Amino acid sequence: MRRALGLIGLAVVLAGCGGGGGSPSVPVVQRARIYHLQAFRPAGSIRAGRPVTVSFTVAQPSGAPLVHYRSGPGPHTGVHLIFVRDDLSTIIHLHPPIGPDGRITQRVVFPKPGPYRVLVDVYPRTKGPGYTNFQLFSKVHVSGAYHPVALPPYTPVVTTGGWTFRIKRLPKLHLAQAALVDVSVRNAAGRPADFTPWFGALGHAIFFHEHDLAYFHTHICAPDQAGCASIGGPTSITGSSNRPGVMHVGVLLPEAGTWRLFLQCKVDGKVLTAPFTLRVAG
Ligand SMILES: [Cu+2]
Repeated sequence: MRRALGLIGLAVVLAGCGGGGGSPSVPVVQRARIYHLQAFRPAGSIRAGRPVTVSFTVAQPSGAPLVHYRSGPGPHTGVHLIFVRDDLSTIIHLHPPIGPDGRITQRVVFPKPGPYRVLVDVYPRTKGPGYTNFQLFSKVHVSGAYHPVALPPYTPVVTTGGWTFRIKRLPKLHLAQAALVDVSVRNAAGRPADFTPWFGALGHAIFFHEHDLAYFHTHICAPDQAGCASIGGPTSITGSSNRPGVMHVGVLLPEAGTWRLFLQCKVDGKVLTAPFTLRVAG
């Protein structure tokens, strides 16, 4: 998942050092040509609670904007734009529209002040049925006093928006070993949640590592949901849901330590985000 595309090459230009009298010349090391974010806005300060327009293009190694993105059913399309506050207390997950010129524009409301990591998960259009994605990063700072919140310890029950997410039994999680975690989602009356497809999946499991903000993302798919399953390989796992109120969440993490899982789904027209703290053994 974290494969970085496009390290095209590092051009090292060594100025000649001819003998005889010239001043010594210094080697010029040019920057590697890679995919990168271009013209990221806003460049200035951002206020909490006020809508702000975030925009950027994904520049290809050639410098030209990427304009051809993967489309179709399922979650592995376009651009996924995720903001996470550095203390992992807040996440914003959006799939912004992409203009014909490749410019991506999205209105965002940051709920709280502080530093946020910007993660852009890019699905370029490639030939064939599979997909390749890569991530680009930036930072934004929302003005105001930042009071980082320590991550709470693991708790199996999280209630949000009137819905209770309950991890039934947490298996011991190990570095680079796939696991499925069973989660039930019910309201106070005991009604199981009806998951509505949202961004191409019944659920999204977004993981960030506590220290370096490393990222991983899996999906919860209906049995016949087109384009939802990941395409295989050693770093993929797909969760499933075949009845209301029950999710099997795929977990496969590339680093040991403490991770924050943001489990997201849409129920009764509202997006729910249930955060869990997970420990992963080395
Ligand atoms: Cu997703």
